[in-house]
Amino acid sequence: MAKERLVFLSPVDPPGAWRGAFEKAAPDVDFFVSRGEMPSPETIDWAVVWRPPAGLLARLPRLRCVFSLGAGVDHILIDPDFPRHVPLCRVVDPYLTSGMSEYVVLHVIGHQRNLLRNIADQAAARWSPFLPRQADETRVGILGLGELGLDAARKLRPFGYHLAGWSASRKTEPGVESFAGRAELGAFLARTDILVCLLPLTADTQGILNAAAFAALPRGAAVINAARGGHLVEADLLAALDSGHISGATLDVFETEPLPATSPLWRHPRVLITPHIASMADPRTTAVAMADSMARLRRGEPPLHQVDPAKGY
Ligand code: NDP
Ligand code: OXD
Repeated sequence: MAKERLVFLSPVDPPGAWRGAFEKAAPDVDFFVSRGEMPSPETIDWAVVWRPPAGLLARLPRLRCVFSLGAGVDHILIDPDFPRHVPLCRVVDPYLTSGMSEYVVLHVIGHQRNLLRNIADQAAARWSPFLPRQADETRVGILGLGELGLDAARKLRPFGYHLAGWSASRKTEPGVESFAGRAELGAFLARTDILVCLLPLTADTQGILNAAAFAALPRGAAVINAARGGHLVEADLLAALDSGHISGATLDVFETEPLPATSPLWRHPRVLITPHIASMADPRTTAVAMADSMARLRRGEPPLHQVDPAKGY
């Protein structure tokens, strides 16, 4: 019997490590890279993708599952022709989760201790001691209390921050005040000194980091966006930074990636930029989970980490 075929399609992820991981995790499946090795569309069973070209997945008639190479699936659901009858799975991976929590802890502490001021002082060769605000005087608010938001909250807890999270449904996480739904967004923002965005990008969350949200934060609040560029209205952030209402921002994701060299964000003294590297899936563990999902689907069971296309996450 012919072996099943998996196509790996990503403009950014180097395929070598994924090929090695799939050879171990799914030796019964042939691995093809879309660039250069694309087999004929009617022979492809599985697709592992990041930002697939619109319409491509709809042209694979034998497709049994689409696996996102990331936790987010907005880059797939943006395709109006995405074949909605095919199961779509996202990454839930211990390395991705701990990597994101490291990023969040690093930058929350950075804003609490005013690292941006140290960086500016060093650039000016200025010796200017100041007392950072204490952690137990600092309120951190996390937009999105899912896999990543909850882990980040748990890892921030030992530092003594006052923690809260905002999600669609109410949470009962010890030490984390839960706000749920649009009606509670204003109260959540009003009690937040350092705002962390870990939401999926959907029609409901698009542009949520906007002028109204910044105005609802206390003066001097900081913003960390590690979710998607589409959450942030960049011009509104720049205006809030320039008015002094927002004290600083850490941005990992952008409306246009790579961030164009002409973007004023690059040169803003109170913006710290990272190039969409907050965290990523580890091929070793992620290929094992994807192979497990393939086995489940062969047995007629639901795959792991299946996305509800209606919710968009
Ligand atoms: P989850 O699906 O596990 O969690 C999403 C959370 O957002 C849930 O708590 C959900 O609420 C909440 N949520 C969704 N929609 C709304 C809404 N309309 N109103 C209020 N809350 C809402 O996702 P993950 O934690 O795994 O990942 C989050 C995102 O992080 C990804 O979608 C991706 O965009 C981004 N990401 C970025 C990376 C980077 O390198 N920069 C790396 C990895 C992920 P509820 O629990 O009630 O459903
Ligand atoms: C993801 C990402 O969604 O890396 O996992 O952005």
